[in-house]
Amino acid sequence: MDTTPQSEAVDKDVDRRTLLCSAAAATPLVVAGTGLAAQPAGNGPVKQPPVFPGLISRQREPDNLEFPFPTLNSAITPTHSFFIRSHFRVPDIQLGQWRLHVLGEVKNPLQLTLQEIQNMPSRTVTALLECSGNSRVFVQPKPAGVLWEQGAVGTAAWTGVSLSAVLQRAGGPRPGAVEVIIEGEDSGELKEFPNPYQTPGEVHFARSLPLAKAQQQDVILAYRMNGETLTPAHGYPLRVIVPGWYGMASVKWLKRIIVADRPFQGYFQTMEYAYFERRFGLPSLVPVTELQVKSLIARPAQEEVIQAGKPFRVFGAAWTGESAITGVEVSTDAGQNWAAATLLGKATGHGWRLWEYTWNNPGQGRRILMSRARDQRGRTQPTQRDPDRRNAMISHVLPVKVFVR
Ligand SMILES: Nc1nc2c(c(=O)[nH]1)N[C@H]1C(S)=C(S)[C@@H](COP(=O)(O)O)O[C@H]1N2
Ligand SMILES: [Mo]
Repeated sequence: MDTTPQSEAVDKDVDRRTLLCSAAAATPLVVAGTGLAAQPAGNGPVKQPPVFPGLISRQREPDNLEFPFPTLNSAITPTHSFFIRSHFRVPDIQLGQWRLHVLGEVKNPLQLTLQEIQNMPSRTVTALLECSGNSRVFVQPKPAGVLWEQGAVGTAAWTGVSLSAVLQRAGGPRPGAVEVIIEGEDSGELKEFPNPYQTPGEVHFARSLPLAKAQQQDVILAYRMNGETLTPAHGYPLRVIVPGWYGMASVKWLKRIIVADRPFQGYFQTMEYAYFERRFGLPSLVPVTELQVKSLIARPAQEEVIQAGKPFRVFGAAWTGESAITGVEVSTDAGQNWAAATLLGKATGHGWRLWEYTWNNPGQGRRILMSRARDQRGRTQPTQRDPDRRNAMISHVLPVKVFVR
């Protein structure tokens, strides 16, 4: 098992959670966001929603950890609360030996040390990362992959250099170049799916970007996250950040950047992270790329108990791909009526937009809340799940069931 500082921090959180649970047995706790006193854990089932002081574990070895979305309270997700999605164990990188290799269809292939990269003009970009499998637990029938709830998403301020500046330093793409392949240091064999959906032996995590996307100034090679050195779990020493695209494009632990003269068909954009696009009525498997417009309700949480007759602040976040959120609507009656929510703060680069809605006078009984966002390109969050998206890009309106008493 690797003992990176990040996994130690997480282990401490787990300890803290265990401590809190045993503390709950002795002292009544107030459950965050509900105003309800939790019953001490006795012999019967625990009725109160749990308190999450840290990340929720969805998979061990490698750690895949989810942000407890009902605790959302800031536009920037603190690094210790940022979800972690890793396919293989965190590579142990020694900075002395580490180089970024830039090769393929460039005029002057080169290698760069981290110091050389950090000496280039830097750029800070606020960007959201959402795993394309976020909200998968709400899809029926149960799809393949990590069963994320709401929190495989976060927004951070990333600092680094433009990928395009690094490509320029290598003399720029040669005529005929069409894509940039980005490869991580991490590798392994994936065998959880039946043949032939397994990796051909050991593979590195790798994804490609079309040249035009790779040359956008805000696509950066980041060495800092929220003002601090990238942590091992989030890609130390260097990762790419691809704003507006699902998280799988933001390759961690950079090893090589390969400019290619044909589209890359690697495992992580064919066997996984691919969906059916319909052209001329023909479903054609294409890589998952741009984020869909989406909003999620952070509070109330699923199955939260709410006081009747008292105004309740419904709160959440909304985001989209290469566009901007223009509005969010909320329904407190399972989608029959919708009312405008208030967008909070200002639109921040490629981050999410927090929003709120005051639910006046909640009436007793079972209630179903929903939110739906729209963006500047006129896209609206769909009501129904599109099965062509397979096990990814889960953006349809998700009901939050609460009990008002
Ligand atoms: N090298 C490498 N990069 C990777 C991954 C990985 O497993 N290996 N996972 C990807 C996926 S699927 C997501 S959603 C994001 C998650 O980034 P985070 O762990 O910093 O939140 O990293 C992406 N980059
Ligand atoms: Mo992901």
